[in-house]
Amino acid sequence: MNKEFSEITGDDTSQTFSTVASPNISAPLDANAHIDLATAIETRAAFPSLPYDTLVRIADDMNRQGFGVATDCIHPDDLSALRTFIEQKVAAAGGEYIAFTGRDSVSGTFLDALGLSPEFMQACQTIYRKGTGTAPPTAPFYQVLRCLSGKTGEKHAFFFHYDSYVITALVPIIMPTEGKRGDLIMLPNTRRIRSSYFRNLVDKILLDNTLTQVALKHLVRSGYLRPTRVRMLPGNVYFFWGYRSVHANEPCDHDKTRATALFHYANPHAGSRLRGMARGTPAA
Ligand SMILES: O=C(O)CCC(=O)C(=O)O
Ligand SMILES: [Fe+2]
Repeated sequence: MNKEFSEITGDDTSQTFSTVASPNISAPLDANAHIDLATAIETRAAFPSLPYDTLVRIADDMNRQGFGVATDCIHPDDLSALRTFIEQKVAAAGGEYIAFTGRDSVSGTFLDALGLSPEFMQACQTIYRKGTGTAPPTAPFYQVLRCLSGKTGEKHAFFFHYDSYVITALVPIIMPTEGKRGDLIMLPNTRRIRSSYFRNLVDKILLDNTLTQVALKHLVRSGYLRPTRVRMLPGNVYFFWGYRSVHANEPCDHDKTRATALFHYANPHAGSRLRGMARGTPAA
């Protein structure tokens, strides 16, 4: 399996589960103690605790129109710190495409905190329960930060795929606002969750071949096939059934950077022996 495929479909088992104390401020035990303002700012939760009704609405939207949006839930200060991080990394890569796979690769950044956020995990688990009618698994996010830039960014556009995980939460960080913006395009909910890894593999092989890829790209570009187009705004988080929906991103202008963080949750075939054999790793 090539690196691009693994990165973009989130087909990886390398992360280990870890827990972290909630960033919420708990009341001090000492009655005389006070909460210092600087500490309060430092410990701002990475993601808000969204009301149940909001999460139900998001899951319904994912079923109905392909995606659901949690609006204004990433703090502007967190976004601007991330932008600085990305701009430096893209510049160091000569203005070309760069991706960061796994939480460790973004350690110390806001994306590290978001990957460990109990509120964010809770949101995905509630959406999962609502969407599948089954108990959400206890499993960490598989996270990737993709920065499209320069000529090489083009190679990573129009790659139609299914993710390996049931839910994909997409956090736009830098999105061009004019010219070719690199919208997310999708054919929502084109398959069910497959009961076997083998059946899932057949779907992926049928989709990830030159003939299908060229045909889909042509059909979309000619306007014959009209996918759902998601124009994403930084600050919002976009949820969709990544495992069930054929999706890709459009290219963006070479002189612009387009950065998105992907949080993949719940691999239905995590315990498959065939998957373990195909990947050369024991079933996890
Ligand atoms: O960056 C995007 O818009 C989508 C990327 C994606 O689908 C993935 O990494 O699985
Ligand atoms: Fe994807």
